[in-house]
Amino acid sequence: MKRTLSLLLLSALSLAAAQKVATPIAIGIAVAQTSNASLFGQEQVIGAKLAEKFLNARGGVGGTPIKLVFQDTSGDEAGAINAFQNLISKDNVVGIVGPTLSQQAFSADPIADRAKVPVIGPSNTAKGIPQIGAYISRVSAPVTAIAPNALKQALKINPKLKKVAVLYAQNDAFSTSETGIFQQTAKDLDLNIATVQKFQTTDNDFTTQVTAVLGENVDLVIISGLANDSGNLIKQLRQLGYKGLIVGGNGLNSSSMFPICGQYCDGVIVAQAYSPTQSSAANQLFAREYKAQYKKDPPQFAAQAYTGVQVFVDALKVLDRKKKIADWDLGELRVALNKQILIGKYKTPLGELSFDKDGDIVQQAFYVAQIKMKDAKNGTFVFLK
Ligand code: VAL
Repeated sequence: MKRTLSLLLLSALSLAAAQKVATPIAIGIAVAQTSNASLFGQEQVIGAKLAEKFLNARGGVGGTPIKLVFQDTSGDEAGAINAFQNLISKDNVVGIVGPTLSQQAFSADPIADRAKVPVIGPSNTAKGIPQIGAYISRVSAPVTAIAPNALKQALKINPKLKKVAVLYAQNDAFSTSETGIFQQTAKDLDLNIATVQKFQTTDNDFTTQVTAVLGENVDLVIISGLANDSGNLIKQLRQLGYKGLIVGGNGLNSSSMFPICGQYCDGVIVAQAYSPTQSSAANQLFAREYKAQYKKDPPQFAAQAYTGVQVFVDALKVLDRKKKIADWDLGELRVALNKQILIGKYKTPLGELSFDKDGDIVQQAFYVAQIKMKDAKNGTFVFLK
């Protein structure tokens, strides 16, 4: 009797565990649609939606369309955890593109990793993200690959640079990671770090830090923060009289920041993991679609989110040729999909890419741009040679 009961229970459990993949194929997008992090998240939503439209118009996954399921992560860890849990257990997605911030990834990614759900980070650039677990990869090149380029470009613009000030948001995982690379590169380039100043991503008033920087008479300021804080910091630096060059990190790589520092954004140097002029066919198509709709060049965060969705679709296509996606068990598909993602090669708007053994992006080219403001709200990233 006991034995029959437990057998019954076992088969009921395995029935519950076996779950077919629903069509259209659901891919989760967990990015910041609200909070200050939405300054990046809005561009990510646009990029992901463009990928959905474009890839479905070309047959989706072997004739089966994909459907993006959006869950707003907002700007903190709790929001990202909640979004991930909903996508994994309620929306039954095959995988997740997200979250927006590295600070969120360190909390939310382990949940997906334990559930064996593949995650592709679209913008997490802190060191250590793919190492969170076997199911975590990213299409956003890390600070180690990106940040040094901006400092080398600053030295090209002004070879006499000697004394620098470094500022960073100490409550943000990406900013602390990036400033480490900036500071190391500055030393490697024989620059003298006169002062290191800390702030919070929630700060609005930077008088203390700016005063300290001005006291040192530096000719380069290097900032690692997110968009709102860094934008205000730049504005106050200029208003209080700083005249030298400014290098901003990945948190300044969005035109959403322009209305924050206004005309004072002018001249800020920012390294890029994407260029609208990248010559691949995949990018030409993406850039053309984006421009037709938004009347400007696509930004990095949109291109990376598009790429995240594309990697999922390309990997799904390979699996679909072995067995139609609708015939897979969801749990088994998630596991196979993660493996396929990591071994594939992809022709994307970022150029041709693949992943290293940890799941970190292997990307061919990086760029540096300088902000050129037209008026107090509008400007462009001008790519430098
Ligand atoms: N790249 C940063 C991060 O990893 C921000 C700017 C999205 O958190």
